[in-house]
Amino acid sequence: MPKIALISPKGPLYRARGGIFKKSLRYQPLTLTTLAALVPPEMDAEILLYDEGIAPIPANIDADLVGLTVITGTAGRAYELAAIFRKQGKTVVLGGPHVSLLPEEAARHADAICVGYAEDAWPRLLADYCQGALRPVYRQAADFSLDRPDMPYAHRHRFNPGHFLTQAVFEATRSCAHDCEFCVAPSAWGRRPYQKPVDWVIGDIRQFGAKKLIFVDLNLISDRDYARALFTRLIDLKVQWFGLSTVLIAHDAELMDLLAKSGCKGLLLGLETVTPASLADARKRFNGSVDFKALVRDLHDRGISVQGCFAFGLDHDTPEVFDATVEFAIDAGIDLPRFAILTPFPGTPLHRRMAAEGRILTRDWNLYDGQHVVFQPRAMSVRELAAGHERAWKAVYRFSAIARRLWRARNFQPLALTANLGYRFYAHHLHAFYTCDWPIQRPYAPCA
Ligand code: B12
Ligand code: SF4
Repeated sequence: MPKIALISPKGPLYRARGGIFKKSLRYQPLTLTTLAALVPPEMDAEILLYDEGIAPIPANIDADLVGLTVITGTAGRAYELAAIFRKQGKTVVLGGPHVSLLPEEAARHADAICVGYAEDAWPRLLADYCQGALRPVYRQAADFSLDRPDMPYAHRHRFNPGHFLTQAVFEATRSCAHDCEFCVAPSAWGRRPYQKPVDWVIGDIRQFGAKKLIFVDLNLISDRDYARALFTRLIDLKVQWFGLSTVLIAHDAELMDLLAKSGCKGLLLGLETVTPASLADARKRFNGSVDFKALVRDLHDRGISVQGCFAFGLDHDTPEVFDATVEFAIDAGIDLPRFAILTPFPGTPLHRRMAAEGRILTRDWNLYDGQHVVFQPRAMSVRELAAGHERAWKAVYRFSAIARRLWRARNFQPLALTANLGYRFYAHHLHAFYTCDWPIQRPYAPCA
């Protein structure tokens, strides 16, 4: 009976911490629980799941095969763990977004890697492993599809619910039809739509018994017909849900109505920038077709809160962008604004362009977490970008700013206040959160 350990390594940002942030960022990801469900039952394997973002991994894991999921910000730690396990004679398999973006790099640290989505490749890999015929690379099939009613549901129960804000995390679709220059999704997985059967998604929610849930889909409205079918079926479930969408929802009032009727209570929107020229830089011109303030109002009118995400450091961003964005977020009444520093993730067109322009300052993947400046900005200095980002967080979460935003939102929910106070705490402890004190025990020096 093979013993399989599946691990999500910690990262400089994604790691165990106490206080109010002990559980606040921790909705349970679907990665390990999905992989656990995909282990063929006939293997009769013993499966152990570890999330190092929650608790340290025991020194001596009893496993024959270790699977690590890798995002760019956790790649350093994943490779470190891989080396330890291989030294112990365990077979190490790596998969996840970073492995799909940089397979050659990842392959140097593993006995086998899984490139792309693993619904077919992982069971194939395990079958080969059992026969002593493990190959070094397993790839997502060219005709990969999620349109399979017999897919197993994620094994959410394998984690302790006490470690998460919620385990009610679901996924209906993967990938996104757009090709924003900075985005990992089109590079890692392509732009073809992958959709689970709507019946399957509804069945998953029913069997879990969820009444409040999160969809982790990158863009739930990427295919409007699918979105309509899903939202219509959600109405009967009488659930409340949070998810992600592009601002293009603004152009479809009918879909917005349906969204509200289906129980949507919060949407995360990639607003990205208030600098119109920067939208073209990011290959996200379609955002320019939308009046953000009107969209926020329309969503609030339907009882939907807005988490508005902005990126700083696009090529047309000058030092004025920080105050302008804060003012905009307050004026628009965005319930929860979030700021990130533009990050040229490896394998993306943005990384390739910046590398060609000689603007990549470090390839220390620990710093690729959306909170560090890893490239030379075009219209400001590295310091201005880092400091402006921090100033913006503090300014938008001043008590007076929270009050103004929530007043304008006219969409008062107790959760909005709690979330704002949580983010205010985050804004005032940014260094404790993202200063790269782990694993590099030195102050952050962007040009080192
Ligand atoms: C939950 C989540 C988180 C959680 C947990 C992250 C974690 N370590 O697991 C939190 C909130 C902490 C988080 C934080 C961040 N995240 Co995040 N997050 C997600 C999210 C929304 C869902 C993941 C999920 O459950 N997917 C569903 C599962 C089924 O898909 P999957 O993970 O891809 O796994 C499949 C395959 O990839 C493969 N696979 C994956 N791992 C393995 C391992 C093995 C062994 C095998 C065989 C196969 C395999 O098999 C699975 C089935 O096909 C994804 C977006 C998304 N929808 O995927 C972003 C995503 C992973 N995050 C991303 C980013 C950028 C971030 C942040 C930088 C954002 C920020 N500024 O805060 C931080 C970074 C934290 C850090 N580095 O310290 C990027 C990754 C980019 C990259 N190159 O690394 C993604 C892809 C979103 C995006 N499009 O940009 N995130
Ligand atoms: S719309 Fe969002 S998910 Fe789609 S490519 Fe652009 S950033 Fe990525």
